[in-house]
Amino acid sequence: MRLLLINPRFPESWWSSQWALDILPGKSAVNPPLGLATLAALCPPDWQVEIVDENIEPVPLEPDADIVGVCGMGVQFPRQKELLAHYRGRGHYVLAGGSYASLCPEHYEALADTVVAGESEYIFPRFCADFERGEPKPLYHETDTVALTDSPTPRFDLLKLDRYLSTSLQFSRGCPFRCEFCDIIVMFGRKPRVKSLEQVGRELDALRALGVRRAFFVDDNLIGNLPQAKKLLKFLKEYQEKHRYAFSFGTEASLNMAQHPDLLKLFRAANFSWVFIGIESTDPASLKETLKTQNLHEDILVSVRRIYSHGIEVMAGFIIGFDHDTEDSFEHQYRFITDAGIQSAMIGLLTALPKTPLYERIKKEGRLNTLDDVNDVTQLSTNIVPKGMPYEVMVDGYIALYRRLLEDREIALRIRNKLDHLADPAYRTGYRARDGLGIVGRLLWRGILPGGWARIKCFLSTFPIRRPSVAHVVIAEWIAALSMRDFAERRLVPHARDPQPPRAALPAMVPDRQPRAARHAEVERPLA
Ligand code: B12
Ligand code: SF4
Repeated sequence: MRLLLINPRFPESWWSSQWALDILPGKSAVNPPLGLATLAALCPPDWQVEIVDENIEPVPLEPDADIVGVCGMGVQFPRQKELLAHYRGRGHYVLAGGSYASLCPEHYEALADTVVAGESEYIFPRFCADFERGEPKPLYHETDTVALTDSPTPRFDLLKLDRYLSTSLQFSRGCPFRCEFCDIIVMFGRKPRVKSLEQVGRELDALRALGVRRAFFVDDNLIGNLPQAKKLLKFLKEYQEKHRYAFSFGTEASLNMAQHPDLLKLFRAANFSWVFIGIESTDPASLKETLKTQNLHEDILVSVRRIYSHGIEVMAGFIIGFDHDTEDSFEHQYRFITDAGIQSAMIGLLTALPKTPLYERIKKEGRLNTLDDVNDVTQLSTNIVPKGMPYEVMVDGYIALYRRLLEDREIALRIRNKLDHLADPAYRTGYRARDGLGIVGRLLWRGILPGGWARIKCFLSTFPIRRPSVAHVVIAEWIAALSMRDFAERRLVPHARDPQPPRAALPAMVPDRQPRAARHAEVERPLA
């Protein structure tokens, strides 16, 4: 049997990092589709499987395949639909799966021959057996959770890993907390499940054999099960020692990691260089409102600086639009992000994702703007009518906040504020000297010099002449900031925003991603 698995192209979002990818040698996307590599490993051994990621390469319009499987997050749904229709129209058996199909399988009934909803470890092999017998069902729905010890080593060999900024792997699924807006706990539950350390070791061996240096543990919350997380980190420390620190890791974790100095030491020893944390707000009333009580243990600035003091950088998510938020909240967010020196700050408007408790509450309160699903939390629109300020004021404040944070002197100030507290990172960049010089050259040429003297001065003010050990951090920070600025300038421009009357159906705020560069032209080609 021949199976083609496709990851549809994403519309541009905060995460796309397009500008940064153009600066880095040979990279076309941030992370590979780990779900597809996992699915490929669940196929019978005699099946021929190919993975195509439309974010790095064109999709074959007339593939040699019996089945075409297309995955997708909600933001990919429009393209996923196009691809399913295209391949179905050409007589292929089409299969839909992935995040959005897991959350909302009902949207796919008419679009695919079979929908696989939920974790696939148990149900996908059933589909394969049924398909071979000629009796595939229209829906395979995992309504329970799977034991991650039953998850196979993903077929990393089917991914073109050198085209991504870093590679994904996963230790756990699920998170014990209960943030009101979160769809993760709806999909993966509140009891974190973990892989065995042997499984992780096998996955690392496979990645090492493929020459991977930067790896992202895409867990919902790596420390969701604290004792298991400590075991993992100890294991990773030993693995790294044995393999001469082959990897630089990053992950997602909850802020309470800062309250465990022993854990922070282990993170450093295992060579974690960054962590993404949902900070959301520094206002205790908003945190309580959204049930993010794990962020209330101590002053958040103290927590972030403690993490820095272990040489680990913090990327963070922030939300505007909680019921307790007022026009003052923009200033509070600005002040915190600046003092904490968080460059990669993903700020979004509070959005009610389908099936979440927040969605149900807002619907009950009659404050949903639209019944259509809204899936990208970094757009200029949301489906919630805010309580503490008019909708227009919230959107304008949001744009102004991004604008302010992306001024040259603000970028520089955040870098200095971070370096004041960041211990020398334990990691290596993983780039060869020649590539490193190329990156610096392109940053200067395409990013710093075009900003004129004002930006050059700001850039120089961040350069750590007396601390060369963090020079690569400064370079990475400028690349991240200018990439965000490029995104914000193209996507968050006020003149592209339509008025947002409360309760009106929300149109897309800006057109879908424009063709990027010549190398993407073929990828963007409309399907015949
Ligand atoms: C890693 C990750 C990313 C990475 C990499 C994305 C990529 N290329 O895959 C990055 C950081 C780039 C990213 C970005 C975004 N992400 Co993201 N991301 C994740 C994360 C943390 C892990 C995904 C993963 O790899 N899981 C591991 C694999 C093994 O599991 P899986 O994907 O669930 O796949 C299983 C099944 O779904 C199934 N399956 C998967 N594919 C297919 C296909 C077929 C045909 C079949 C049959 C089955 C099947 O089999 C797998 C094994 O059980 C998830 C959270 C989560 N836990 O899912 C969010 C998540 C997928 N992201 C989400 C979002 C919203 C985004 C953004 C839009 C952020 C934003 N601005 O709002 C952007 C969009 C991407 C972009 N480039 O712009 C949402 C999607 C919501 C939804 N239901 O659609 C999630 C669920 C997070 C959340 N809180 O809601 N993301
Ligand atoms: S900590 Fe993160 S993953 Fe856990 S419930 Fe809250 S938002 Fe969801």
